[in-house]
Amino acid sequence: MALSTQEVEQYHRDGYVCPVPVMSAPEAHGLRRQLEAVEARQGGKLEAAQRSRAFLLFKWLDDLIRDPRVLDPIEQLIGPDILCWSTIFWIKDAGSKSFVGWHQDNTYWGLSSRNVITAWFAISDASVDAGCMKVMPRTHLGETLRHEDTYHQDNMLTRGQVIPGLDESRAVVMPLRAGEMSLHNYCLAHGSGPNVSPDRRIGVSMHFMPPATKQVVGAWDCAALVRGEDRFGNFALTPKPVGDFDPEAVAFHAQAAKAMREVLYAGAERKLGRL
Ligand SMILES: O=C(O)CCC(=O)C(=O)O
Repeated sequence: MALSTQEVEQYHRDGYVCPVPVMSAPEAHGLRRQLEAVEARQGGKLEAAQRSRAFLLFKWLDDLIRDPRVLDPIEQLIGPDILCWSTIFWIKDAGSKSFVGWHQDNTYWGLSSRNVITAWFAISDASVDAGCMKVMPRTHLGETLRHEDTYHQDNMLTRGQVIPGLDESRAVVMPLRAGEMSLHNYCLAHGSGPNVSPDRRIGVSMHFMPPATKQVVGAWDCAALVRGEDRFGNFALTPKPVGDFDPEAVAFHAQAAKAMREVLYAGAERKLGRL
C-alpha cells in the first residue's frame, strides 16, 4: 500500500495524490452498513455533532484512523509520529444539491502547521456524477486565498465559504471507488459539486498532523495519537473507545465536538449548526 516515489513527489509538488487503495469494495460496504444502521435507528440521519470526531462514537471509525493501510502512506508524508485531529462525515444523498465551495482548510482550523493531511475515504463510490472532490493543484504552496462567507443553504461548509474567482479550468477531479482514499494537503484549495447520481455519496475525511502542531484559535483542543509518540503535549489525547457508543468516549466526544465547533465558527457572523 506504500506510495510510490512519484506519488510522494506529486503530493509535495501538486498538493494531492489520488486514488490510494485502502480496502476492497465489500469491506467498505461493511462500514457503510454499520453507519446506515445508526442513521436508521435515529430516523434516517446523523445528528450534526455526530459528523465530527465520530471516531469517539463508532469503533469502526476508530479502527480506520489507526489502520496501517491508511497510516503507512501518511507516515511517508509526515513522519512516524501522527495525531488525528478530527474526522468529518460528508454525505450527499442521491440527487442532492449539496455542494462544497472552494476553500482552504488552514483558513478555519486554527492549526499552526502547514503540514496537515486530509485523507478522504470513500465509503460509497464517489464518481464525478456523485460529486467527488476536485482540487486546484499547487495552491497549497502559495498564500492563503481570500474566502467569502456566503451562508448558501446548499454549501455544506460551516459558513458556506467560497474562494471567489478561481479558474475552474485548472481544477482536477478526484473520483474514488468505495474503499479508496485521496490525500491532500489542507492548504490546497478544494471543493465538490452536487450529487446527480442514483446513489448516496458517503465519505469520511480524516485529518492527520505532526504532534508539533499547535491549536492557535481554540483555548482547548484534542487529538487521537494514532502512531508513534507525542513529545509535545499540545493536544489532550482522546480515549480509545472499546465499542460503539462507549460511555467514556461519548462523554469526551461532547467536549471534543464543541471545541471543534468553537474553532470552526470563530469570528463567523452566523452559526448555522452544520457540525
Ligand atoms: O466531501 C467533500 O466534497 C469535501 C470534503 C472537504 O472539504 C474536506 O475533506 O476537507
